[in-house]
Amino acid sequence: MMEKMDGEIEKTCVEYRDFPAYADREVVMKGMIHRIREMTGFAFVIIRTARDVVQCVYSPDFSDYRMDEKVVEGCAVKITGKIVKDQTREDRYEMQIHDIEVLSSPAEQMPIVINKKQLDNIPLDLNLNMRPVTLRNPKERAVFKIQEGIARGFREFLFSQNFTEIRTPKINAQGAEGGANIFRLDYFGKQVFLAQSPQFYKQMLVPVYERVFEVGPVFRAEHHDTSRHLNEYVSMDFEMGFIDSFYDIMNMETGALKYIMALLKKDYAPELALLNVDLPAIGEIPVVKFMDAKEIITKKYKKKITDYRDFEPEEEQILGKWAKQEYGSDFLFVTHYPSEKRPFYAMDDPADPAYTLSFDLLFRGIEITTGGQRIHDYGEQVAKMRARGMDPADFESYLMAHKYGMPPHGGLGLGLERITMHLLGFKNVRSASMFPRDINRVTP
Ligand code: AMO
Repeated sequence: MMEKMDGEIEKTCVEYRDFPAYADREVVMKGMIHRIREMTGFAFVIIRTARDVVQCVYSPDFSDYRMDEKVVEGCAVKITGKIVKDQTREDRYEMQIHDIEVLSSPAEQMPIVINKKQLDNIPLDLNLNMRPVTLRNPKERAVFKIQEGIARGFREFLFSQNFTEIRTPKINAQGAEGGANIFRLDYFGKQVFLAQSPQFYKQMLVPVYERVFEVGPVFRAEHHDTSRHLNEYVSMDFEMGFIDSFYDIMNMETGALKYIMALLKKDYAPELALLNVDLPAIGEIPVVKFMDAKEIITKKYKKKITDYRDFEPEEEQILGKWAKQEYGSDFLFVTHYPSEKRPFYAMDDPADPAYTLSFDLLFRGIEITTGGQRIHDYGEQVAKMRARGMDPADFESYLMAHKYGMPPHGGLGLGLERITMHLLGFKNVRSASMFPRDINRVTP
């Protein structure tokens, strides 16, 4: 007999969140056996479903079904039973087991304990080596559910602001961001590069769609093993045309962040509770100019400045503290970074060309975003490239955008793992990457 393929999935099984609606009824649930706790005369069989961990109770009193040795942790099961109120916790429901059908069995026992609330005392490296298994731990998987919410919030908000979603190539003839952290690739005998960002493409698409965004992987050949750099990360980028100033970009980002936090609160409450996350309140985000920030660091915090072109991580920490103390804000925009340290596409400030119309967003004292206004005038862009010793001929296709006309525009890049890391209070960005790539790691 032909299966019906009308796109409708038969809902034979329920999730824990459906339990109250099914109270005192028999239902079918599918999931993985997360844990079995043998008690005297009965057993708890904890089932891990897509998003929940559900307590089921086995007892010979409930039916003629008898649990045997085939029912072990790691089995995929179809479990039938009656939904009742939890005997000990009035606000919870559990299932009285009537039958367990084993759909598949593991070949081996779990190599590490993943069925406790958290992965106790497991070093990060071992956790990452064992990702296919460790991600099954409820707290571990909650991290990436929340990460889903962040990326989803970014997309949903930008859709609501008439942005078009784009997908740009990751194998490119030129790097966009400059610097040494670019991966080179042999492409049929020709040298090409892995995308450090979608910068060129998002700019090229401004005269096409006016407002564009992309959430996608980018690559940085970070030669050092640091707690905040990955070699592949997910960049949430947008670019928008017809801006009056780069403050329009900062406003759009503030809106996106507010939307993201509200979405997390609304749809990700179980994961936030599991990870004990303190969502930041976002009001008006304070803004400070780069050189004023340097002055605050020296005058207020008595730190000697050695580099006036960029911030050291410790200086960003200080600024994070300052924003919290002065404005009660977890976020701080720093604007007008020195031109010397910004890429060639950044627009210099006409009032003082040593600085750019650009910004970083610090979240709890760490940079999570870079953005700003770009050069839209062809002659100006070519001149800035030449001044930096670049050959405009190498960027012919990018420069077509400028040559044939583009509006004043700007945008930003927000690191998904960075924001996740600081939202969840992790010390290492790898904890916020499902399958991280760093100088020593390309598996799993
Ligand atoms: P930038 O190079 O500053 O700017 O990167 C933007 C944001 O990406 C994140 N990030 C990283 N995250 C993890 N590992 C890394 N190695 C890493 N490097 C950067 C940070 C950072 O703030 N094209 C510009 C953006 C723009 O102006 O639109 C760019 O890529 O969160």
